Amino acid sequence: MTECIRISPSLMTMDLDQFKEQITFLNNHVDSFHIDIMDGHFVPNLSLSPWFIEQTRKLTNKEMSAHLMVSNPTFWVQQLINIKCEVICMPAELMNGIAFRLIDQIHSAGLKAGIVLNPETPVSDILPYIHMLDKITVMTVDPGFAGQRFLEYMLEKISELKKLREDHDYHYLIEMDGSTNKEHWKVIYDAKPDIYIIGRSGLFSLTDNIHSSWQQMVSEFEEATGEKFI
Ligand code: S6P
Ligand code: MG
Repeated sequence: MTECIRISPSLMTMDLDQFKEQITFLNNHVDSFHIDIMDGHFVPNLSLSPWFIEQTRKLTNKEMSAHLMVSNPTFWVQQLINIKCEVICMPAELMNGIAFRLIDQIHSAGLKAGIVLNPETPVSDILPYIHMLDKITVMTVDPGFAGQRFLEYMLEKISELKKLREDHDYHYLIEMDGSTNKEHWKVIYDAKPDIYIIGRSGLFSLTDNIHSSWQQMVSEFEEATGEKFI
């Protein structure tokens, strides 16, 4: 039996000429939006921003989940707290010496704190503060760009995180990010993350409008997994 599939579209990969139409449509189909924020240093690219989140909010009240790929998380966390971004996900690789302070700061603002594990980062790196987290994102591609190579064995981190959650009664949600598309739906679905981030290859590039792209994504999911999309 299929559990409810929670999709979080990666808005960095949307078609900006159809901004309003896409957000309005997706607002009725998803519980959260995934917003990539890069600074050109932590990864060699630029993408979205707190300002983009504010603009998107004019069209939806769904949860905004920011994925920070920045060298100065302290600065960007504060910017996101200022605009009350509901979920703020920080790079595990830069948390040494600031994790507890930033997580506390996010929670004091009534927001959710997450951590993102880049492919090279093991789950063990975040154990000192894992009990405080509301979300953990497992990267299944190298961060920084759309269209990256899918790294299937990263899905093992999902089982590891599920076991830890069960054994210790932790409350974080587990999401995966990168190359969610018809080639990989089966293995990703078998790993059962709580949230599937979907971008260019699995949604926005499928057709020339969001209605039919969504339908195609559903068909591709059902064909690959043999399950009903609900
Ligand atoms: C990558 C970013 C992701 C991408 C998404 C793109 O740095 O964190 O959220 O936007 O993975 O989709 P695709 O289908 O090209 O992998
Ligand atoms: Mg992302």
